Amino acid sequence: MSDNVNSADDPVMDDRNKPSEYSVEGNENLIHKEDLKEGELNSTTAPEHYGAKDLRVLEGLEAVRLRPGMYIGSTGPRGLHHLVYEIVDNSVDEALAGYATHIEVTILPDNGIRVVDDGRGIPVGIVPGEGKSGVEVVMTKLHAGGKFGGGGYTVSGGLHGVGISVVNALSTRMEVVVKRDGHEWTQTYLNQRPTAPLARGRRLEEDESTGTSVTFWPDPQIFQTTVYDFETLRTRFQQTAFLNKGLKISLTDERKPADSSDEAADQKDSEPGAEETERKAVYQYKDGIKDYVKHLASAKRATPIAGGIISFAAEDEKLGISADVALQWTGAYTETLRTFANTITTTEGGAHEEGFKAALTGLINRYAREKGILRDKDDNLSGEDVREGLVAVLSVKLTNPQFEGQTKTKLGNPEAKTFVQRIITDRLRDWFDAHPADAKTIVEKGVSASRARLAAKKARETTRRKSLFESAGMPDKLKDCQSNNPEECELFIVEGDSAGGSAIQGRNPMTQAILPLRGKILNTERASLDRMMRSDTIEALITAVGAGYGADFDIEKARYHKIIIMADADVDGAHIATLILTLFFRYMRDMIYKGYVYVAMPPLYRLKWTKGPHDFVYTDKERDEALAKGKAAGRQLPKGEGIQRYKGLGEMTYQELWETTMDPGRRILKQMRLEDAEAADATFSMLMGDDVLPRRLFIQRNAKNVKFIDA
Ligand code: 0RA
Repeated sequence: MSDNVNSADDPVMDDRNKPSEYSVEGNENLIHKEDLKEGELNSTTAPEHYGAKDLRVLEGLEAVRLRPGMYIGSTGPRGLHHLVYEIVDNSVDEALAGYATHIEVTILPDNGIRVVDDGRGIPVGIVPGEGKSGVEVVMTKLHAGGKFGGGGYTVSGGLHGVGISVVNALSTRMEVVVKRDGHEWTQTYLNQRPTAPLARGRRLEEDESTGTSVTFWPDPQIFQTTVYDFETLRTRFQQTAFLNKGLKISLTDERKPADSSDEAADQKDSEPGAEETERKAVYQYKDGIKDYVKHLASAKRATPIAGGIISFAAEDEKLGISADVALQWTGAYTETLRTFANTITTTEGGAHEEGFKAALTGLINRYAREKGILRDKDDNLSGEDVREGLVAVLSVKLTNPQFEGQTKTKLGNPEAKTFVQRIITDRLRDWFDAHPADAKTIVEKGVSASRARLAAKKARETTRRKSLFESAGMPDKLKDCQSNNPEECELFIVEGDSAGGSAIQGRNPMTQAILPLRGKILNTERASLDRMMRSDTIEALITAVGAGYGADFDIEKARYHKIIIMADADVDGAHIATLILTLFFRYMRDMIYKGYVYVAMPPLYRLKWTKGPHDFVYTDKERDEALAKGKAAGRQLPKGEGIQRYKGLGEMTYQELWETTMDPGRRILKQMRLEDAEAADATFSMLMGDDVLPRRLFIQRNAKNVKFIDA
């Protein structure tokens, strides 16, 4: 099978019609090492460098340019944003070390990024053995950061934590200004090379703070796009501020609105009110993760059911581990649990999360029996029961974190489990004893969750038994495929009956199954589990996937290894895609981890050339490019109706739907990943909540731009 699949932010098209900026294998514009003569550098505009010894150093950076994905994950939007996190994480480390108090990030008018902090400043003296300034070592040597010592667990660090030199390697220009040792020091890099040694400038004023300012411009030869997304950065820095109590982070966007989004121009045509004007955000939280819990609860519009926010911190110096936790039970039916290790999101959980969950389940069951709320004959409450409505943030720091799992976001250290389990059990027990009325409310919430769970299970068993007499228990609406091999089977979830009809006609019945959905599926965020299970649409979807849901979900039983959400390329379609993703995120999350969930990208336009095959294009930019290319080749469009804009899947004939959106050889799929569950969950909550304005803005921003639904 030749699918055009790549990570969620890097859509890839088939070779036959792909524009050059999309590429599976990386950027063809890059010179490969074999093509370079010794000492020759991959750059066209570098000025005279000032020292011959730089060549060897620059070879290190050249390795980064040859394999950017190994250092920053991807050359799509995610990798582009990662560059900013690399710099900011260094500033955060200065804050953790007790020096920096304020970090200012600015998106410059030309999509350059400036990060300014008031830390100690990068060392300016000559580094023994290197013969160059600390600044230059940090800028040009891979992994130079750690060399300066520090110790302890003041490691913020992003997913990869590779250092400033990687940002230099992937930028066309970089400017560093350091205020330290009584002076301002500056150095500029063009295509990785310093234009001159670090220069000492003016004296600092008497009361002037030390600090570092780093400005960089990502290399458009490396990145698929160099346009930054304000929202992505904003969400990340808000999280950074929550996790670093007291630290002030500001983000300012100096771009003109039209330059700050690929879609901004046409949005203005279609939606005059859609333009965003809010372009500065400042975050500082004096209560850190406690404020985070408050924020998460209000984002999902959940009402606290027992007392205030419970929080505690503990540290074991011998083990080299500390934990900070804040939690609150609310009336919601879902749990929101965010865990971090050394301020890195642990989306896949791991040892610390296991310890946290084990402590809650154990403690609450013991407490419930002691107080006679659970009797001898009653079953224990499950982990899901006791966590229903829980909003919690757990942040651990440890000297030597081991990251494992599919996306390296699962904490492996076993000592984190025992430590967290012990402190949660002890401290929460104390809190329960001091707040017996609140404790009772919390336990009773768990008991009612347990009842609802058992009732839903019974209801499902009844329907399942009933449907045994029908077609193998599969929903009526499902048009299944013939193959029984999940690896080759695809389930298209299609919005609307008419599109569903075309999909059924157009599909390859051997491997492609169709499940048409009518209208919007039930909002899973705000519905209780048992109410959700009573929705036919949801039931049909879960039954079709065939692997159960929630704690009983078993990926081995999944009947399809590709679930393809096929919705219109408009506001409603984006909403429906988000709703379905919510369902998977909440109840079949492993499907997303495994990379089984995709969003299909239907074309936006058809160019009906008078001669030769028609072009299908997927963005306004592609349309303009295809028009220019066609006209240059002397092709013509019929007068009037030469460009057909598809308003929905329903407008396509079944042949067109097959050719453009379903045929594995030609379609474009976006694989959904959840590297950043915080952002995804926040988006879901925001989309599902009652606050209409942020939802409208989001949907307008993303109507033709599904890439940030999963980010
Ligand atoms: C190396 C050593 C020290 C600080 C830094 C680098 C540093 C890097 C960045 C990047 C952005 N802001 C930064 N601030 C500091 C320690 C310096 C010392 O020991 O005085």
